[in-house]
Amino acid sequence: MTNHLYDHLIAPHHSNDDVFLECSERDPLTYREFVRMSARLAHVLRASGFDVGDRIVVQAPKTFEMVALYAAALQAGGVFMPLNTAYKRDELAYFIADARPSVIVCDPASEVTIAELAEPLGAAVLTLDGDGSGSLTANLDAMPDEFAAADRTAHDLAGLLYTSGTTGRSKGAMMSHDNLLSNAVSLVEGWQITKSDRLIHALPIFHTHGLFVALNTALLSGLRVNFMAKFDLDAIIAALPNSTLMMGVPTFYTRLLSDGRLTKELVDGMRLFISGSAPLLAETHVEFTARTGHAILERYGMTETNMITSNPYVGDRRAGTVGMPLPGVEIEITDPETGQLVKDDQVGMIEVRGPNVFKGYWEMPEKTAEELRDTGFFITGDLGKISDDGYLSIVGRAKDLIITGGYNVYPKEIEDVLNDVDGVIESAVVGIPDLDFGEAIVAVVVVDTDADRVAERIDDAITGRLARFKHPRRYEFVGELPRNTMGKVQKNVLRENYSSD
Ligand code: MLC
Ligand code: AMP
Repeated sequence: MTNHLYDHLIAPHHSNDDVFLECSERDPLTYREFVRMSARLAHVLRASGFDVGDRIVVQAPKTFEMVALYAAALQAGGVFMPLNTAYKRDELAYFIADARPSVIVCDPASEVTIAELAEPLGAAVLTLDGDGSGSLTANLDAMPDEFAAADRTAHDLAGLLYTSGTTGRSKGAMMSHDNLLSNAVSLVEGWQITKSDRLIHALPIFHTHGLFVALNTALLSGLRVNFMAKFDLDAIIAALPNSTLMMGVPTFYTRLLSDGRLTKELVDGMRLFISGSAPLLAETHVEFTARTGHAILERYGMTETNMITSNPYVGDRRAGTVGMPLPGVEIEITDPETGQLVKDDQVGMIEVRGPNVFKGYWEMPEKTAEELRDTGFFITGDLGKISDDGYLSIVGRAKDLIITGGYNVYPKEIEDVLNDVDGVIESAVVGIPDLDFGEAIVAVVVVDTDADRVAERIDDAITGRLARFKHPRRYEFVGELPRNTMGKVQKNVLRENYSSD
């Protein structure tokens, strides 16, 4: 029997007494204890009706148990589907109905809501709290600490991660065992990660970055993870002297730079700072090097593709670029209209092919066909160019997407909620530059009556239906939206108008 990810990431730690996860609130967990915990959780899942190939939806606090649940789902032969803890009922209803999990694990605070959504599917609901307690773990000690991992090939699914779409429904990106493992292997080698590393982990674990990039590389190398519940500047400053590695979104770095305690001496023991998920401003890169002596290593990835390119560990980490393709990954720059290769050094659509590229969108063959070519190239929606010496720069996005603090927000989703509000004629949502989050959401709204009254209704609708990070930070009420001769709203004009304020 083989189980591709389990055999490489988890089984090797069966007798490993090194610390895997540590945090300030509880005793550290060794790799050996982690393997036992995940085996026990796999028994809990089986007893709850979780079969090979089933999906498990997890919307729960960041805990050791949640990491072990990921490992448990893999060894039980299932598909792990984490969800942002900020999602509200309407958002959850869609994901759960679409993915049809057999088990859902949630925060005890949302048990009633989740139980309602689980009921039509007959899915089991288990709870997991921030201290590791809950019905998921209540009988853990009574479970056997060995579990025979289910047979899973490299091509079987291991993860289902939803990404929003420019034109409506969110899509579940199907990640195979090999998509995840091949990428982790490349990153461990490329970034020279070893068991001596001590990683600062302050990212959420419901996205590719904090889950697959950080934790799969940790499991593969056997390093020690300083597992923080969330980004907390003081906690990170306190951890830096005893750490060697950090992975973060650009907001981590701008916040660190805003603090006078960030000095060369503080990061003396650090080996590598990595940034991704959103553009790192060249000036942040330059300022960080000047202050600390460390050139941040910027890399580029997507939920559908895992990591695509990386600046070199040894060599020039070039500000404003995302480096070269990882081993085995191919990149092409094409004309967005014709799909033909553009001439050297010209801007075009970034397309990517390799073992890292996902298997398609869950039960959406048409969407898959639109973005994943028969040749295996995936159309990223990002615009870029490659320099003579092979460095990729991302210069824009062909997709109407805002990235705020590393979270993707599709304007259409917000516009749909706004346009539903009584008194709103139409709306346009854009991202404008923001010092902290990179981009901030602005909603430009045309109303047919008293703007104050409509604003109250908008507030209710947005608060009730969308996760907090998707809420516009600013509203502009206008008489009409700027349009081009084809009648299309000119979002670039709106972006320019409101960025200069
Ligand atoms: C929190 N808020 C946000 C936000 N995060 N608003 C917009 N964008 C965000 N990213 C809200 C909070 O709810 C709060 O609302 C207010 O903003 C201020 O919160 P805060 O305390 O300052 O935020 P904080 O908790 O410190 O979080 C900021 C952050 C966090 C940047 C540290 O968002 C984060 O960890 N982001 C990482 C996202 C990530 O992992 N992305 C990877 C995707 S994978 P209120 O109510 O107080 O006003 C991917 C592929 C790849 O992209 O290449 O990696
Ligand atoms: P997600 O769908 O959350 O996986 O986000 C993927 C998107 O994040 C990519 O398509 C890019 O637009 C963006 N992204 C990731 N890394 C970088 C980076 N280093 N620089 C610029 N954009 C990035």
